[in-house]
Amino acid sequence: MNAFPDVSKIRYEGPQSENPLAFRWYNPDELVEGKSMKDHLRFTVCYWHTFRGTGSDPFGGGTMLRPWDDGSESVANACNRARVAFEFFEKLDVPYYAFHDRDIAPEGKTLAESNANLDAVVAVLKEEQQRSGVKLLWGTANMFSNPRFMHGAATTCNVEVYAYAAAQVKKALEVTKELGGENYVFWGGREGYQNLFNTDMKREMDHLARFFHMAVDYAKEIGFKGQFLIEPKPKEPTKHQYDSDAAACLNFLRAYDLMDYFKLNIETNHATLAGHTMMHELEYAGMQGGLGSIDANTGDLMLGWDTDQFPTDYYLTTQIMLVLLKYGLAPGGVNFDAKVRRESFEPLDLFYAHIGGMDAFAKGLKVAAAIRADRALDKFVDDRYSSWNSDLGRKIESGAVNFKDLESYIMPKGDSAKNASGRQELIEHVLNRYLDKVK
Ligand code: XLS
Ligand code: NI
Ligand code: NI
Repeated sequence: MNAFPDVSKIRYEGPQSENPLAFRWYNPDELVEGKSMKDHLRFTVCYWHTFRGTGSDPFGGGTMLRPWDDGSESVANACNRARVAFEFFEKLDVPYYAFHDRDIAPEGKTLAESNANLDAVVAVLKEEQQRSGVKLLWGTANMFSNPRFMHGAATTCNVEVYAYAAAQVKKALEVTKELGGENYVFWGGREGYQNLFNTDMKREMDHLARFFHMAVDYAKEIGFKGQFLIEPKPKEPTKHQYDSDAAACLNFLRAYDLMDYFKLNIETNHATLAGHTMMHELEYAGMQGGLGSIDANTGDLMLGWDTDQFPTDYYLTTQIMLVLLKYGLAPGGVNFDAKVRRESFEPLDLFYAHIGGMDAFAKGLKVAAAIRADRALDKFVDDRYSSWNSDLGRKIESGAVNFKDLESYIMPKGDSAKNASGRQELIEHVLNRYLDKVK
């Protein structure tokens, strides 16, 4: 393959480099907290945006120039595209990729035909993985594009569509296993509702839980050891998605006895659509042992939908890396669920976009590690909660006292409790100081 003749393998040249086809921060073998950047970040290219994105939007058709793609829905075109994708992964020096079943192979007229198409392309992917050493971070099934899924897949009102979805996930699990996928993702594409007048929410959620239990059972049966992940998102395409945010997902998993089998794949643009920061979603999942992987992208403050832009903001990546360093990421990874904008239509733009995203995360990793090395934020947190290290704090935390005890303790003291400053602005300065410091 030589689909990108103007690009050779992207290398680290350091922060001073002005070469747009070089890394300034991502230095794969550089150790941070005793581990290589490559192992911390586990960068992943997503197949759907990068190799199937056309640049179309509600106002116009595709713009992308992809000279290797003949535009047909043939298996031969899909196999050729797969080989081009691996040339891209290798030149970009990413260790992982991720896909939906329908991104890699065309959907046939019947499920049997779709499965056969999938097998043909999977054989090529397997060969390319072995040749290049690039691995599969996760697989998933697209159960939202085909019109049959208009009412949902695992939460559909139509039992035959449900059966179809189950069969599709069965096959997706098989190919993910075949390719050594380290995780399997469920993003609930159309699992939600437009209004409650025609929706039996309880019944739909029971069905969804059944679906997940069947997936867990089948994974056991075929010996698939990857981590199951749910990807929260609050809206789009449905008005209300059941997996609306980390809290909703974890509550669902707990209610239906699925906590042992699932973690979350947290995406920046989905967090912000839910009215949360990415850091909030990561911390909320992490503190409950539910942080699995991330979809790295960013939204646009001026636009209200999932624009899936490449992340470039050091402030954002620093926040993310602070949480990922705390809880760990493997077997998850940093998956660029991000697309070049429709005006960036040349193949070269795919490189610029990913390089920018990878550098932003590598810099965020270094800044977060520097903050952690000095315990620069921990000090604020420790101070802020220091009153809880008293005898009284310990008694409350261990459950040794009740309301009456607390009343007897505080009543004679009057209004003596003294608060200390939260130091919000100072903390923001400190963050900027570390951003300046890492050179
Ligand atoms: C859509 C989701 C999707 C998942 C995979 O908004 O981000 O791309 O990551 O199904
Ligand atoms: Ni995503
Ligand atoms: Ni998304």
